[in-house]
Amino acid sequence: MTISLRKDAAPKRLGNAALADLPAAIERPGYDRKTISAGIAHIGLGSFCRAHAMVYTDDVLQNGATDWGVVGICLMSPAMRDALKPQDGLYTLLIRDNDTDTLRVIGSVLDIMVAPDQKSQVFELLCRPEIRIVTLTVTEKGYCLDAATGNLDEKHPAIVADLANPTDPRSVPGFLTEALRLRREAGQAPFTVLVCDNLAQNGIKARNVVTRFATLRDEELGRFISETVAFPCTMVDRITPATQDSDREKVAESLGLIDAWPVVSEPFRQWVVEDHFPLGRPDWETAGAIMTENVLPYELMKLRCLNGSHSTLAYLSVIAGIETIADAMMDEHLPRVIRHLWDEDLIRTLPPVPGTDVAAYTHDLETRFRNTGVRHLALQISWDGSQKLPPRVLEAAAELYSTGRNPKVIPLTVAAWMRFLSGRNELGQDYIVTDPHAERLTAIARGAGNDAARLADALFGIREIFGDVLPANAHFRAEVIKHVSSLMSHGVRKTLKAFLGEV
Ligand code: CS2
Repeated sequence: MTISLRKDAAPKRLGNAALADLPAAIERPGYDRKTISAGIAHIGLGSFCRAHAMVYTDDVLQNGATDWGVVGICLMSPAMRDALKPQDGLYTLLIRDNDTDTLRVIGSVLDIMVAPDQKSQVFELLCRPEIRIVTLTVTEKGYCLDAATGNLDEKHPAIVADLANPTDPRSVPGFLTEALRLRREAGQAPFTVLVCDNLAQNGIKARNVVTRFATLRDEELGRFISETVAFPCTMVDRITPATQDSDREKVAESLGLIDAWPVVSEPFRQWVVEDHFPLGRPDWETAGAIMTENVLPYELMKLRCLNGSHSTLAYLSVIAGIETIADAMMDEHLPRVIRHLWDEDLIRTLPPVPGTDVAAYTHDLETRFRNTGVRHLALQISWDGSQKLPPRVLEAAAELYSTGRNPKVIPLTVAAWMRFLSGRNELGQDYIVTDPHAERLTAIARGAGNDAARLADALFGIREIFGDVLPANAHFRAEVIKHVSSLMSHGVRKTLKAFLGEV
């Protein structure tokens, strides 16, 4: 990566010492970072949380709180620690709204640790009484869930390994269980576990996997966790594409400093949190979060309408060779497909969402998806489809059938994912299928060749993705096979044309 700075500017690094010299237009911590103590440990310090939860917490610190700083924990790679530690945990949020950029330096991350390198320090941190909340962004697959049941996948290799060696865990359930055990041994009340990943009833699922893991390890520990640990549910939302070198250059230009890992996002953000924090919490509502008793309606709206349409656009775009979501929204057919997905399928499955007009919400989503400043790659959204399809579209399809209605667009989403698994787009270019089950899925795709029914039936046989009900539904099966077959023999363009003529 080359960063070209103004000739007169020394290529200094972002950090506490540089804050005072930042250009006036750039928002930065208005609080004295030295006076802030940590109250939160965050597991999985990737881009999304740095554009979302850390920003809400930064707002709370700006509003005067002093005991809710964050220590980030990287579960695997040291890359984020190595980028941010020399910057005293500071990083830039580059907010892009079409042609307008706004920069803000975020100060809420006080320190960063890497679990495999600093195991004893990490567990020591998690036993400190002042750490009252552990937040997580570890992606859907991090919870080692059986997606079809929402329970722990007890055959998951990381779970099997952690049960054999529970004091040196590498899975999220194993890690949280060990931290809660040590904390109990140290005589501290358990921290609250706040999941910030895109799963419906994410707190309940986390509670299921952690208590089940703990029970398999030691029944009494399982009972203790189930009776004493709070796992509030949350809905999280902010579109955050992966950082590109061009973003680093833009930030360096504007700051006059190097930031090794800025984060890019859209202007919109939303956070709805179940208000259940036995040891207290930051006043996130002063930063715009909605604290409520029942997150479920918000979760379903966001997961289905935003993430469901994202995945639909992503698979069709990857196959057609369309690079970004903003490009997909310029297409003649794709925006109409997701409009039907919302109107015919998804909105009908939603309970009333307090204070929200769901139809208007989907129109706002269109505007957000059209943001040309955000280069959100379809290929990035395609990752981990085996984990994403159930909460985004499959649960909605099953609910429609159970109330006597047929989903119209969801079978096309599923078909696009199936066709996507071939690893080759319609321009003849190869791409990588990224998924915890990639090996199995791509082997099925290779074995099926151009036989749509064979492909669909083999994939429907994966219970952890499809469960038992949908594959047994004749309408669903026939619709999916029809679309896979059309995508294989006629391609995306003709398939969508025919499809839109029918719905
Ligand atoms: C996206 C999400 O990558 C994906 O699967 O659908 O990351 C999406 O951008 C966020 O959930 C928006 O809040």
